[in-house]
Amino acid sequence: MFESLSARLQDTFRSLRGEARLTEPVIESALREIRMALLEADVNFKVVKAFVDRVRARAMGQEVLRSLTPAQQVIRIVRDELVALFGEADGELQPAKVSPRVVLLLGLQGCGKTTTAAKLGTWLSRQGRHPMLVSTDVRRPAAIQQLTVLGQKAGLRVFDPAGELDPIARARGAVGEARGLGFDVVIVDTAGRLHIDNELMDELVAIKQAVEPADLLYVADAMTGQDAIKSAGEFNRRIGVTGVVLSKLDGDARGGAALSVVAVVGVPIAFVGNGERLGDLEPFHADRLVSRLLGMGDVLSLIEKAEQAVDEQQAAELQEKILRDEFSLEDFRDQLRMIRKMGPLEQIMGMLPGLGKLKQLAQATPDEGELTRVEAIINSMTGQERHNYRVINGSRRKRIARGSGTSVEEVNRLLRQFAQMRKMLKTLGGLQSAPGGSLKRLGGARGALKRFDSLIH
Ligand SMILES: Nc1nc2c(ncn2[C@@H]2O[C@H](COP(=O)(O)OP(=O)(O)OP(=O)(O)O)[C@@H](O)[C@H]2O)c(=O)[nH]1
Ligand SMILES: [Mg+2]
Repeated sequence: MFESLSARLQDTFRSLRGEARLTEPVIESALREIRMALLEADVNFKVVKAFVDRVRARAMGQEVLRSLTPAQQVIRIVRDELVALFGEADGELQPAKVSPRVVLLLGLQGCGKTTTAAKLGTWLSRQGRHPMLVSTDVRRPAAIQQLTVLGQKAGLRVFDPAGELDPIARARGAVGEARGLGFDVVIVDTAGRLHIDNELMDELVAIKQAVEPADLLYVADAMTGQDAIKSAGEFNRRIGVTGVVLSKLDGDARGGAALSVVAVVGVPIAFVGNGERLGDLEPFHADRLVSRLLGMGDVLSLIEKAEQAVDEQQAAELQEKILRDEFSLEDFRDQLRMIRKMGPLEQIMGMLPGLGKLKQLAQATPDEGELTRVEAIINSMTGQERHNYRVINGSRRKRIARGSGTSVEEVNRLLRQFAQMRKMLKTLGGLQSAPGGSLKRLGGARGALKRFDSLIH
């Protein structure tokens, strides 16, 4: 997502920086490039025009042309105006006093409503909330079952009275049960259609009237570009939408939908979905997305992911072990699992400043398949072997390779890497490589970043 737009904007900035003096023609030509880049990314043409006009008005100002760093100033204007495209509001759910708070998910067929229901439930319970899920999609066979399965996987309560096939009764029943049992959020999944039709709209209006949702979130499939936005407008007119969830931002869409939706529909983006897994939902932050787009990385999102994946207590225990030189293959496996919990490595790499473009580096890091094999190898060891890798001799290596469906070479490689890692951890005194240490560092880094951020903005 955004890759080609990102590359083109960065090229334009590079050539701006190369200019000794900024003149009107130079700025005009940069604006032309930016305009083309946005149109090619499928941003709504009216949005592009207004955007370019605003940047031009500010960039041609005397204080910019006369300043010591005109290129820098122009880049900053583009950055600010991109952030402004997303509106001022930061993502998440706006504060509401009602409890249980009802969140209604709306959108076309296949846009990601059901997946988002489970992801949002997961996110809310990580925030210490108590969400309950309910499906009102009685039309598509197995739709209710789909939500139940996802809910179970996420460890969330799903309201599903057997045999109740009236969408309104299901939604109302869930709110009643939530109130009775002390759940504070009810996430209502709804049916989707290929096209907007009156029957669906009437059903949604009836559900809305019955449960009075505080949030009506329109789930927009980022891959469908301008189409998603057109129907967002329609849903907003007929039902009322309070926020947008942009799903499938991990896909190879060009990004236009993301950049146009707020300007066209007039409601803020609340969350973005960037994968199929339960943890792949983040509150939307315009400044972070724009920084990522302009190649400035997204360190804050990365820190949040790391904090979610690392249990502080475990991290402290691990640090102790490293200090006592007891770091075992089992701990190693736990670390791998932690890394995998943070999400696909490629996604993580994309968030690091400057690394977004380094494709080779992404290839050099172990892929998901390799991590799975490493885990399989460790799983095939006995407890004794995991705690003391030195006992793993030739015949044990053969057995482990057979048990894990890998080869002796792979087992050898893993043991070699593990031995190296132990050595490294030991020399570092367990302070830098242990997640506990790095987490503290990240905490410090977050403060420093915030300070840095306030300095440059
Ligand atoms: N890559 C990716 N896939 C997603 C994301 N969100 C949803 N999907 C996938 O999109 C497909 C449709 O998702 P659903 O959640 O079933 O969509 P829905 O809106 O409930 O669909 P209907 O109930 O048929 O209207 C599924 O295969 C999901 O796994 C995302 O953020 N990234
Ligand atoms: Mg669904």
